[in-house]
Amino acid sequence: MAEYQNIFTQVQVRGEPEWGMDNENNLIEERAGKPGFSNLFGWFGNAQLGPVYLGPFGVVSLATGFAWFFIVGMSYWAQVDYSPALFMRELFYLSLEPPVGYGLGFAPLDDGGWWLIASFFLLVSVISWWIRSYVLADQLGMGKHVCYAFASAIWLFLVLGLIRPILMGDWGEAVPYGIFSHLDWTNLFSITYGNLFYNPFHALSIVFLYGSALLFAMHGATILAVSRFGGDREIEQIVDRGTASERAALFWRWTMGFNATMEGIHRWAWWFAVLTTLTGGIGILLTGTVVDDWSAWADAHGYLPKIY
Ligand code: 07D
Ligand code: 07D
Repeated sequence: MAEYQNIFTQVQVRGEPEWGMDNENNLIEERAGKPGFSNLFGWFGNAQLGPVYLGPFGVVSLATGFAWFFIVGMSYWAQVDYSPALFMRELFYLSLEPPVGYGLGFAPLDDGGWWLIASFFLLVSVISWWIRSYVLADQLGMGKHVCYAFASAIWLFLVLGLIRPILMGDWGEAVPYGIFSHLDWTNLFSITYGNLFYNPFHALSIVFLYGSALLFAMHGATILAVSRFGGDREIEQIVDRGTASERAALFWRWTMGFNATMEGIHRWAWWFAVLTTLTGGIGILLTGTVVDDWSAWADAHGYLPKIY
């Protein structure tokens, strides 16, 4: 008989909606909306939906995010001459391109100007969302680990669309807003600078990206495998003996001689995720600014095998 394996299923506990803590920094009345419950949400996480706190930075972030989305969308519509059929057919191929040949100056609206305006809104939106993640963590008396991890992603985002274009003196170096156009940009970037595979920071970024997936799989699987013993109840598991947590640790020690701790595995996960975009951003920043051709660089530095 198939055994209960607990991969998709989760017990959904229902009670009175939880409003959160009420202390001087975290007022209940600041949280908006009447909480409800959703079975679907319960399958993926917590069944309770709301209350949510938007606050000034939430409002700014959503409004500017929408402005970016709206400008990109309107540009797409204009490109297909407002034909819904063409819009649907071309959606993945449409693109709002940055200005080329205007340096760091402004450009006519239809020749990259809209890209500049949209980018300004996207920048404000992403930064506001970061501030919001900081403020809310602060209100709950939490560490700022989520904010710093998000900052690492924003670092790569800023290198790609702001810092490197400024260093190169041309907004045309930035990434276009489009599904396939941004992939074409990525491909062209690699070709232009002599194959990104020879950029050691790209390699490091891949190590941490693949490593993140591996660690996430190992951790997720381990906890699910011991949830029948209460492995998902972390705190008591850390301090007690004979627990699910101890079995999980023993499993890995018996399997590979070493095991992370209940706390340490989250440090592993945090560092791998953060280092993906941290090293990636360094790699992109160096490209075209310090190194023009990664193959030639690799050759000169003994990174490329000598086959002659
Ligand atoms: C699952 C969390 C949810 C987020 C999602 C993304 C938008 C953009 C905008 C049409 C994991 C929502 C997307 C709001 C819509 C317009 C104008 C996160 C999850 C679902 N990429 N990229 C995608 C972005 C770069 C690359 C998909 C953003 C670099 C490759 C999506 C940025 C380079 C492939 C997307 C960004 C690069 C993708 C799925 C910013 C090098 C794919 C993303 C702001 C790093 C994959 C068709 C995903 C794909 C893909 C968004 C930057 C390479 C559209 C917002 C310039 C090789 N990218 N990307 O699930 O299917 O992320 O492309 O920096 O194969 Mg990209
Ligand atoms: C993009 C961080 C910014 C995103 C933010 C999110 C919104 C939307 C909306 C939720 C992803 C903002 C979100 C606004 C919100 C909703 C609805 C993180 C981002 C702040 N590569 N490559 C990487 C591999 C090749 C190239 C990293 C593999 C080729 C370029 C990663 C291969 C060429 C760049 C990676 C491969 C090439 C990269 C990205 C294999 C193309 C980068 C890490 C097996 C032909 C980027 C140093 C990441 C980088 C990057 C993997 C091949 C080009 C490790 C596995 C040789 C130009 N590549 N790559 O987390 O950092 O991105 O490079 O072939 O810029 Mg690569």
